[in-house]
Amino acid sequence: MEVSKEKFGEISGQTVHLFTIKNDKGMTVTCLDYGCIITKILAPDRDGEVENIVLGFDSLEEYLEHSPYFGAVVGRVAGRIKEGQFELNGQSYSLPRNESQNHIHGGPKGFSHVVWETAVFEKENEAGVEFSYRSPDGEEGYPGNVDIKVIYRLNNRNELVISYDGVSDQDTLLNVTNHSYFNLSGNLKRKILDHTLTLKSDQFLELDRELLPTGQVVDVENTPFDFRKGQKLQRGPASSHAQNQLVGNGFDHPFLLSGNDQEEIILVDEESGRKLVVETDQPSVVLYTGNQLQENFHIRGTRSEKYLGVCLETQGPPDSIHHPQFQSAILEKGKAYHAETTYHFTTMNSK
Ligand code: G6D
Repeated sequence: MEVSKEKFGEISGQTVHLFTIKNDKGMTVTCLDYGCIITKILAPDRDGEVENIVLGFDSLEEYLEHSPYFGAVVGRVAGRIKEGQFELNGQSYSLPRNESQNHIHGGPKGFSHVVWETAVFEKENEAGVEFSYRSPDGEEGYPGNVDIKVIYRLNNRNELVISYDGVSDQDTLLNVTNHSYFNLSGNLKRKILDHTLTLKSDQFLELDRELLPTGQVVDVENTPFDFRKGQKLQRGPASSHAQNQLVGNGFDHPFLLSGNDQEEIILVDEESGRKLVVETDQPSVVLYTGNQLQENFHIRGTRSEKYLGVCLETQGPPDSIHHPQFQSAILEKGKAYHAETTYHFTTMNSK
């Protein structure tokens, strides 16, 4: 398997490169060293037709101007932190308030907006890119010098394995994810509302009007949030449930995962026959159905619009620093942070 590298653009005097990772089974993943952005995932449908199944652009300018984190690694802390404030070891920290009064996705110069160091690897049955970045003490207001490594590994089982490893020289916060928007129809032929999601989660986190967790953990039983037996994503926009309406008529919620299940998350597009199986070591996943996608730009010729992509952001629960009952995002000095999520691209009824 091979990886090629080419110039993609420049930002603040730094060259941005595009990497193309191909396997022997018809899959290709392309990504940037800017934000570890996945720009394309080419995957076969039930008839072997290979098409792109993520939202992305072909120019750096479009990412800078329009992208709501398309394909990016977000951090130091994914999700929102209330009022961009937190206390750690008796010390108060202030982060940029880049969404109204709150901090989101690591701030305007978070992991999604920096150029990472890279090294490619090519083996017989897997190939990929190793991204590394030193986030200096105080970057975007967070304490500690953090060394973070992200590896995108594509193999010949049509799995994209994303692993994250970090260490800090001071106690800090770290909670990293990939923010790809999937659309299994192929080349954005259709919205994602007719995709069927199966999610082995018994509980989700209630959100307030600023989309911050209230701290309430809600059972999915008898609600539109029950995906345990597979449901179409259309149930979000069609729902009269206050939580679906609050987030712009859809889903934008963290779901708690038990951690002991195989195939916790399965997304299927019946028309193309494409199926995405996600397995993760993370305690939660944010299901975001693109409710806030703006309509003032095009994505490779397709007008952007609500519900054109769905995010499955495997991560620790958002704003956990303000909710001690949630799994913590505190990374103690010298301790190893590790997270890993596997995205298996297959088709319905395949073995
Ligand atoms: C919106 O509320 C959503 C977030 O969950 C998402 O990450 C962002 O758009 C890109 O703010």
